[in-house]
Amino acid sequence: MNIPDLAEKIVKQDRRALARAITLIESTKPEHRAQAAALMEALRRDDHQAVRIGLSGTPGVGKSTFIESFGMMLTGQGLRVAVLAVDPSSARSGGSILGDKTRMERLSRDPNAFIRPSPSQTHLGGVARRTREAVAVCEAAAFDAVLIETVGVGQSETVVAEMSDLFILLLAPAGGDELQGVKRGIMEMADLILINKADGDLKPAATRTCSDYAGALRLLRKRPQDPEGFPKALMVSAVEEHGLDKAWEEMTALTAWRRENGHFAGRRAEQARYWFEQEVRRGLLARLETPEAKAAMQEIAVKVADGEIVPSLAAQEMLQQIKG
Ligand SMILES: Nc1nc2c(ncn2[C@@H]2O[C@H](COP(=O)(O)OP(=O)(O)OP(=O)(O)O)[C@@H](O)[C@H]2O)c(=O)[nH]1
Ligand SMILES: [Mg+2]
Repeated sequence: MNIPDLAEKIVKQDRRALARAITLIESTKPEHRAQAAALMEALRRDDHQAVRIGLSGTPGVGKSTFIESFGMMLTGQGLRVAVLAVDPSSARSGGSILGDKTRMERLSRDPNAFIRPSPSQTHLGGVARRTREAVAVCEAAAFDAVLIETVGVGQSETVVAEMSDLFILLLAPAGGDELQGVKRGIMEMADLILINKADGDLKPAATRTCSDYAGALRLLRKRPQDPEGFPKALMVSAVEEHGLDKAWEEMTALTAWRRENGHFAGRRAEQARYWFEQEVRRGLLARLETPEAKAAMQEIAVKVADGEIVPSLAAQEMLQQIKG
């Protein structure tokens, strides 16, 4: 594969090149990994930035419906929108963006939209890396907004927040007046909380839920990356397409403020550092997974168990063997 040529086509917004690049990124073959890394380096540029928007919410809260309506609104304004997903359990049927591609029917037919399901892999780390690289490829292909969806399971919100400029939590109207068991850590990551389904019979409950969360957000410690009034809670209806323009306005205002105050670039710099460190860790762990390393580990472990060598010295011996 000719990497400079592929990179050039991506920058020229060639959709087939974009799809090929993402297939390359998703490959686990070592030679493809090397090519993918070269591609990422070839695409590194700073003349265009998309807004990377992470979106999380429990199953059924309306993420896909929201992305379709919100995405259509953005393309209606002449913007180009990419949709990606981090779903470590995408092997399971339903709930994954794969089935959603048919559900996001309008958006998937829109020439200004690009939808890519979560790479199929069970390991969150692998999914994370591939999605993060796909985000960068979409950005190089001059998309204006990249939406990254995740269903809130395990660590996936953190992973998505670490690749987003804005992290959005989508909630449904609650029955009672209690907060919906949203973990504090997740709330602390959110830049915007959107109470979806604020329509029909659910409208009063949505209004209550929204003010509950607005109150809860005010109690959180103020973050340096927020202007006055952020993070906010707003009501939307993905189905009736209400509040989407307001949500986008808030996102745009927040992004503009962060750019002016250095927080936008600062966050990206921190994220780049984070992913570099993650990659190093992953690479080191992978060295333990080779057949030779596993055999050596096994062998030394037996000696340790038999009392022939103390654990710490044995560990040093093992680390010496995987130094590469
Ligand atoms: N009343 C109302 N229903 C909605 C709204 N948005 C989504 N729904 C409904 O909620 C259900 C779930 O919507 P999805 O968009 O599939 O939800 P999701 O969060 O993507 O779900 P998973 O992919 O399974 O995690 C569907 O029946 C939607 O029609 C809304 O704004 N108002
Ligand atoms: Mg969905």
